Amino acid sequence: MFDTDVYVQRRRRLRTAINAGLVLFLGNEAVPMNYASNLYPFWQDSSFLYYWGLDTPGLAAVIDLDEDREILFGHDPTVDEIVWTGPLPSLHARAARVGVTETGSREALGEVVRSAVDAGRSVHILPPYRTRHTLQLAEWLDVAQDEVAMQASEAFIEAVIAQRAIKSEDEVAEIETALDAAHAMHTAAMRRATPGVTEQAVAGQMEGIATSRGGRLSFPLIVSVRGEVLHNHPTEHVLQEGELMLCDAGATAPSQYASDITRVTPVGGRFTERQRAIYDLVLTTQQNAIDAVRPGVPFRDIHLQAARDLTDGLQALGLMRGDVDEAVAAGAHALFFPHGLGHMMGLDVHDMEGLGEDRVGYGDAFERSDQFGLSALRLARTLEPGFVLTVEPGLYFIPALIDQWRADGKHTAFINYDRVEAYKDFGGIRIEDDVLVTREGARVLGPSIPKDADAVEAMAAEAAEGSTP
Ligand SMILES: [Mn+2]
Repeated sequence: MFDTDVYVQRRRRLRTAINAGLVLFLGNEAVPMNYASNLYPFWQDSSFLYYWGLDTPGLAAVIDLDEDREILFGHDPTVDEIVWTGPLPSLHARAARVGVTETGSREALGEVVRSAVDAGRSVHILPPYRTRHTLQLAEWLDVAQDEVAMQASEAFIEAVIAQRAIKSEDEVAEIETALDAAHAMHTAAMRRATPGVTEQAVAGQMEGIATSRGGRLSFPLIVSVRGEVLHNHPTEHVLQEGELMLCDAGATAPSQYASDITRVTPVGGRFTERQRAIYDLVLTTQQNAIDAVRPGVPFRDIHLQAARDLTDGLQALGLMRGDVDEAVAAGAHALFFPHGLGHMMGLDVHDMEGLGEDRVGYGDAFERSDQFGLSALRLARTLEPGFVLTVEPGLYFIPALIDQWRADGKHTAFINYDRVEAYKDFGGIRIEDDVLVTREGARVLGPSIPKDADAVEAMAAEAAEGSTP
């Protein structure tokens, strides 16, 4: 948690961006897994956390712009609760910690919102993503459940995005704490990538490192020898010599700021010549993309530059042909690179995605393409100092997609399908780092995690020599 004044200042700035009305923040509730008292680990709403700092369930808050009041809603711990939880601070004490003097009960919150609605005042809400909030808002705002999302306040959303998109030095430090954990997780995975170990064993070790540092996984782990399946989760598969193990994994810092890193390790410690050629192409593309990150450059341009770099390299390998610019303009490269180059990162690993992916990543100046591949780009807009984003090119050989495109005769001028057939057992490679846009350019955040092919081989070779499965 940051100093009290950080939250006071954040709310003060928000207030200048919204003219009038009631600004409503719903913190998250505890959610049952399989029965009411067996709960999922609590995850606070990121915008609530950003402005109100408190990381416990059952809280809400309002800023009343017309009456110049800030109120935190919740309840004081009862003795019955304290029996199970131990002593907890009072609601008033929690409010004071974030610079708020006025508190109220949850019932009082309902009255505050309903009387504002009755008086015809604006009630500003963010788009809800949990059913319980949707139901609550439908009742308070007196609209149908499927109309609640339409009530979300444009002014509120835009103001939150403008603030959260620019990370302060303190926030960057939290992201780097999350990256310290990611470093430990990925180097442990590289050292574990030995024949006889299951994907799940690697994954369990990675998750243990995240939790042992007081955070947790920032999203469900991707640990797979089938890297071409973009969001594949670990299975009981036993690693075999010669396979490529793709790990896309990040941790949160205890403050909930995220990290998101992808590395690929050759099981047994050596890339084959074919694997290394693709690996080096992805790595060169990633380095060129990181070098291109600086204020004033649209991230979409860097995505397209990466697409051209990958196309150029695939041509050298005989997998693509024709004019590089034309191939990328046509979207032919998306057979091998069907996703976007990166996304914003902060309190959410896909930062603020709940506020609308296009609003966060495109804004008014950019429009999302409907072309396969480019349509999956989450971030297109012009970069500004303080943005934190991922840079994560990849190359994949997806048999079902190759078969379909070939059968449809797609992009035959640019794709050498006969050569591609031989790669259908290849899998996929992605390399991802987290980057801060600085005034001059960019800085790769966190401790350096091996990614040069020789360095990765050296780590994996330790596994082959040292450890037992
Ligand atoms: Mn990512």
